Amino acid sequence: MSPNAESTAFRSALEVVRAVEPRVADAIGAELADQRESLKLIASENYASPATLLAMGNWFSDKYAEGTVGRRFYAGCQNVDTVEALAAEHARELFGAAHAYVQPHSGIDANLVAFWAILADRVESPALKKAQVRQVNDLTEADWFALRRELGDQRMLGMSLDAGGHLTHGFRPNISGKMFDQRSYGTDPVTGLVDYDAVAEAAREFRPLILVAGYSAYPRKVNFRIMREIADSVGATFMVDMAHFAGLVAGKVFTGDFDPVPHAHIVTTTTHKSLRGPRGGMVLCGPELADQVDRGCPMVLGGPLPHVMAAKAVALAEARRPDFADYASRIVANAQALADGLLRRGAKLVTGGTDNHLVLIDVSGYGLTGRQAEQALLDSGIVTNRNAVPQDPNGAWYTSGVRVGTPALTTRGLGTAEMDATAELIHTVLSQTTPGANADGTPSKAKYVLDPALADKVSRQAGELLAGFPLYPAVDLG
Ligand code: DSN
Repeated sequence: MSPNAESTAFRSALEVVRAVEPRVADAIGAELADQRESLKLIASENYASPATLLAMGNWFSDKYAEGTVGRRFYAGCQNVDTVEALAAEHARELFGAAHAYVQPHSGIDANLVAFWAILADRVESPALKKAQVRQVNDLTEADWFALRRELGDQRMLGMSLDAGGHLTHGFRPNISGKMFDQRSYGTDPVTGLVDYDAVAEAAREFRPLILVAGYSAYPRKVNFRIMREIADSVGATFMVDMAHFAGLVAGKVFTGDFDPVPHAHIVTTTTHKSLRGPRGGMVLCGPELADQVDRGCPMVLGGPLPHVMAAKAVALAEARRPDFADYASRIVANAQALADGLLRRGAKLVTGGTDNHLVLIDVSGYGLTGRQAEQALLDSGIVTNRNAVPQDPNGAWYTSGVRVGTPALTTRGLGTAEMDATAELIHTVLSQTTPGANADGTPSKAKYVLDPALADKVSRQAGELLAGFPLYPAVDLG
């Protein structure tokens, strides 16, 4: 590759866009500038490689390709077949999975595909069987009524939202909470860790069809071998949503009992978090569920995004390289250094630390709500997101926590020394912020007081910290 290839590619692309709608070209350039300047600690974000980004901007975007490789509802899909098959092959090899379905557009889509596959596989319903073998026209009104009732009665057990579970694991505001009769398991009130005996007891009492493991704000490993045993003991299908930690599985940081792929019946993920690919989703499973999973489009999904599948193939190929394992282990070393730095300065952390890519700060220790802390940090050039903590008294909107994660800064090259410096910046801001009041003098959960001079100083320090680790160093937009 020529030394200026990346700059030339992005510059030329922007020139072409600018000729039509300059404000879009400007916004794209501004986004790069903003990302270069901010200390990005959002645990679910990353920086995809130039090759991954460039694989998305092309003619594949124009192609319809409903169906699966070699069996499409549209003609002329031979090139889409090539990239979809490549992405699936890389995914199977990377994760050691028998089957990979790379069409989901997002994590929620991947979960919906998995839910449908499990329902179709497990629910004993003559009407569903007819629907599955494409005898839909033979279904009577009574069949449809029975089908809806039978599907509606199914049960799911997942991790509670405030313990770190995800919205799509059966929670009311999400379709999964409306599709399933749902219960959740929490974490131990003292240690903050998953209590496997409590999960087993909940499973025995509730007898779910699906036991879900996986999280978006739990800072520890989960033992998937034990979870599978629990699922087996009640005849549940064991599903793992590894969206957050897929990069740690790919990089062989989570192995043995902590690698979900050998233990789960079905695994879903996003491709853009710690895995560092394009925005999208994916499903991995064994041969038993493969046919049902492959019905994802058009059963649950709109037409596949072939340009994104092309980018998935590129990113998964990158994740199979030896340097990805090094990246994955640095993510965890950085998260642990960040946690240690915060603890040493007196911060309160859920579970007292981390063994994955994220740290959950209980900001009630600073007398703040999550919303106040998140905004004060943002004023100071530090991008995080507020998050509920277990049994959060402030609910899911204001919250009592701030979630920070290291996949993005690790991609940028920051190491453990910079994580300690980051801990110092976070602690400085949070310890100098105080809760604000409403106009009538009552305490506010959103307003806060932070000296703007201090916020400016921390922003400058964050900028100095990042200056040594340029983002996309080979890309100069001029
Ligand atoms: N929005 C993702 C996250 O931030 O964890 C999960 O969907």
